[in-house]
Amino acid sequence: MLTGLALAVLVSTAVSAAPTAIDGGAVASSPAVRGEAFQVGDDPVEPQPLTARYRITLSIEWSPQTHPATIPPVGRSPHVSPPVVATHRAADDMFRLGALASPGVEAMAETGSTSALVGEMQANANVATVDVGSSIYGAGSRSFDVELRQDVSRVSLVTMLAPSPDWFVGVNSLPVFVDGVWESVVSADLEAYDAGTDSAPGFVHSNTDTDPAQPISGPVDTEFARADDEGRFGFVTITRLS
Ligand SMILES: [Ca+2]
Ligand SMILES: [Ca+2]
Repeated sequence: MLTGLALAVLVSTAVSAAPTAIDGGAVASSPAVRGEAFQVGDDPVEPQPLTARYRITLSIEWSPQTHPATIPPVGRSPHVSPPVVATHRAADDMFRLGALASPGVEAMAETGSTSALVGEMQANANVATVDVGSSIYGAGSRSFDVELRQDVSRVSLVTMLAPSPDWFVGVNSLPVFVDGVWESVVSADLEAYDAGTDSAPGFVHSNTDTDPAQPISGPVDTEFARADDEGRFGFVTITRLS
């Protein structure tokens, strides 16, 4: 009986202080050790500030080096249009895969124009900030410093591949405040999208309206699919500043 009881005590103690159980009697006789073990087991999360500052960096890799077989020739000035970056509350505040493109997303994807999309973002109560960068020719990057709030902590970014009918790359609703903790770094490859609003074939800009418009999808055009398979277009990194 006594042996059984002693064993039960030892087992229940060992759950929270297994590493020191090797030393036998030391386990139960040291409250300090037990307290420490409990703290480690609970893995307390530091109190998180309501806001945090981040640097969002778009890195474009799309170039003859990454896409020698599929990128338009240099004479046609392949580039990405001025990127639009928004910080927002909910998923899909800027666009949604499988849904029709907004007029702003259509204009961005077809012509690189940003004004309509910026207007939509500014009118959206879920959106906290919207920024526009400048075009990137070849490999290059653009950075945007933003302040995120715990309840408005998603990042979306889009930029058009040019020339193209309605093809764009971006990231959709990346979460930065996850499970009650501010992430130190969030990184994601750019996804490739067809806005479903222009049907010209290949890397051309000819304004061939898709009627009726189709939902936003991944690449459906053969040339776009080949380019997407050949290599990534770039990536986004979101790094905490403070
Ligand atoms: Ca299309
Ligand atoms: Ca169109």
